[in-house]
Parts: sequence; C-alpha cells; structure tokens
Amino acid sequence: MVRPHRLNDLAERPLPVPPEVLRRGPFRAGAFPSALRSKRLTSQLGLWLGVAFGICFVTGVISHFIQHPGGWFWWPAGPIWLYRVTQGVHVATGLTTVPLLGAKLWSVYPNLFTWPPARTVAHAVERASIAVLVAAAMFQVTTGLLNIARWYTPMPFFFTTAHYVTAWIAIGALLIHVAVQLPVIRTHLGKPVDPVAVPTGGLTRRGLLGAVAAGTGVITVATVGQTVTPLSPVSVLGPRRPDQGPQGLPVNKSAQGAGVLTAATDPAYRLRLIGPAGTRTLSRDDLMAMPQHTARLPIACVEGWSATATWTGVRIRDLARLAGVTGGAQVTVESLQQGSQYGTSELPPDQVADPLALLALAIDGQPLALDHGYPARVIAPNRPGVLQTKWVATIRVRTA
Ligand SMILES: Nc1nc2c(c(=O)[nH]1)N[C@H]1C(S)=C(S)[C@@H](COP(=O)(O)O)O[C@H]1N2
Ligand SMILES: [Mo]
Repeated sequence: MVRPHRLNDLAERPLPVPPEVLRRGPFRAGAFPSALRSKRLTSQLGLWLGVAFGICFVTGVISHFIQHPGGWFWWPAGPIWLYRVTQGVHVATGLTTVPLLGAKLWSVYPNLFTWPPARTVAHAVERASIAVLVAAAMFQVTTGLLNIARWYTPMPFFFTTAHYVTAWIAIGALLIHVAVQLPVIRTHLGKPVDPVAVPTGGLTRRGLLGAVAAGTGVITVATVGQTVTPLSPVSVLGPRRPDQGPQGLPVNKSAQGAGVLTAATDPAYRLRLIGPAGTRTLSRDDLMAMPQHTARLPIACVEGWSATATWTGVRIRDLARLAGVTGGAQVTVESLQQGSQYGTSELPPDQVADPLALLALAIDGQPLALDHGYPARVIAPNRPGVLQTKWVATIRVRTA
C-alpha cells in the first residue's frame, strides 16, 4: 500500500514548519516560503482591521439613517460639525482598510489551498463564511473608492443601496469569523513570541506591522486634507480640496450637469412656498427683502470632503411661519433639477427650528454662484451635503 509518507515523517521530525503548511494538496511544501506568516501576525492585523471596519460600519450606518430616517431615528441639528466628523471618519477608516486588508489577506491566503478543502461540515461552513466576508469586504472597499472618485461606470447598480446592504453582510460575516476564531485570536494576541515563525533575517513581524501602519498613515495624511483643512496642501490623493471651485467651495454637481442653467437664470424665477396658509410665490427680491441671517456652516459631502463657507439668506423657520406653521414644522424641499434623487430633501422639525438653517442666497456677501445653487439653496447644520439641496424651486411646509 502506498501511503503519503510526508505527513508521517513530519510527525517524527521536529521541523520548523507548521504541519498545515505541508497539507496543501496540489502545492508543495515551500510554495509559500515566508516565515513572516503566523497566527500572531494575522491576529494583530485582524484586530486593527476589525477596529477600522467597526468604526467604518457604525459611521456609515449613521449616515444612512440620517438620509433615510425611520420613525425611531433622531439626529440632532447640532453640534454643526458632528456629521462632518462622522463622515470624515467613515471615509478615512474605509481608506485605511486598503493596506490593512491587503496585508491580512496576504498573511492567510495560503490557507486557500488547504487540502482537503473541507474536513467536516462545520469546516465547510466556516470556510464559506470567510469567503462571504472577504468578498463583502473587497466589495465595500472597491465601491467606496469608486464612489469617492465619482467613477460610476464600473458600478452597474445603485451605489448607496449596494454599499449599505453589503455593509450588513460584511459585519455579520465578520462577527461570525471573530466568534469562530476567538480562541486562536486570544492565544496569539497574548503571546509575546511566536514559536514557529521567528524569521532569522530580513523583515521581521514588527517591521511588517510597522510598514502596514506607515502605509495607513500615508494614505490618511494624503487624503484627510479633503476634510481637515490644515492638511489640504498635502492631500495629494484626496479627490477634492476644500477650497477648489467657485467662491472657494467645491462643486459636486454643476448647474449645467443638473440641466438647470435656463431655469436658474430665468428672471421669471419664483420660489413656490406651499403650506397651510396656501401657496405663495416669491421672487429672489422678495426673499432678499425678508430678514437676512448669516451663518458659518460646512458642506459635508458623503464622499468625505467638507468645506466651510459663510452663508446669508432667509431662515427656514421664517419661511415655515410665512407658510402658516408657527409650531413644529416639517419641510420638504424640491429643486429646479428634474429626475434626480438629489433634487429633493427633507428638513426634520429640529432643523427647521434651528436659527442656523437657511435658504441661502449668498456666500461671503456675494450672490450664490450658479454652481452652488443660485438663485437659492438649502444650508442647514449637521446634515449630509447631499441634503443641502441646490436651485430650490419649491418648499412645502406641514405641521410636524
Ligand atoms: N439639486 C441638487 N442639489 C444638490 C446636489 C445635486 O446633485 N442636485 N448635490 C448635493 C451634494 S451631493 C452635495 S455634497 C452638495 C454640494 O454643494 P456644492 O456643490 O455647492 O459644494 O450639494 C448637494 N445639493
Ligand atoms: Mo455630496
């Protein structure tokens, strides 16, 4: 009888190679020569990656619920910088997962060739859950990157929904993975020296971890300037600068791109204000004749960039009063822009009541640039940029 000697031999001789490395089916021992791979390395990278994914998940879910509020979800109108921070952290932690995920997958990918592929049903289920986790994690990182680069061609699906649904799949698979691996993680995170993988020369485990940390540091410094203004000069990888664009503010959708050039510059423009008091039409001059208020507020785009400007215009709550609602009011805003899901937004009662929530007519005392929403746009505190509707055509007010 021909027996696979190799494994038996292994049992006798104390080789410095863990047995699973030799059990790779089609692959020979030595196919994956790096002595750097170890459970300790994988556990440490996994810890960092888990923290980054966890923060990215929570901040992402917050952003989702602000944009799609259920009855139970409440998001305050202040502090004004809160969403800017949570979404900046969402994109920044998402970007740090690029080197972390790369290093983590490198540290374990020889396991792909484990032979036999599944020893037991439980083993098969565990491997399947890892496949789901890896696929979901790569999908999140890739679609997130494509979205901040505003490159939608490779995404034949609606980014927001796909990114949100996959986030839950990823976090579910991650929790299963951590639960299954907890004994391994515990043992190897607590252990000071790895008995099998002590490299004799070249890169050490600490050196590798240092390189990964440096990689995440460089990526962070080279992108976070899109929202941390003092770092904008070194934001060489950030797709946006806080100060690029007319009036020192980036533009996400131009007036031409939105197809509103004619309507927005038409002298016959009138804002329609609809409420319990009926429908009113207000020209830009009518709006300018109302009490004007100034607020310094950021636009905080879901894509991770943000920029502050000094806005002047009419308080939303003054418009709500004019429309016939004096107490709590809920407001729906509609843009001149047709056929876009970004053409409409809701202001919940807390935002309507906030003195900083404006229908802005000017930036730095100058009429809004067309690309920033002329003749009038919403600007309200602590709110995703996507809800700061430009080229406002209609405001509907109802009692909250
Ligand atoms: N009508 C309309 N308003 C809009 C958008 C849009 O596409 N259409 N984009 C939103 C997004 S995603 C952002 S981040 C802000 C950006 O405002 P800015 O272009 O003036 O900087 O406008 C918001 N308002
Ligand atoms: Mo945005």
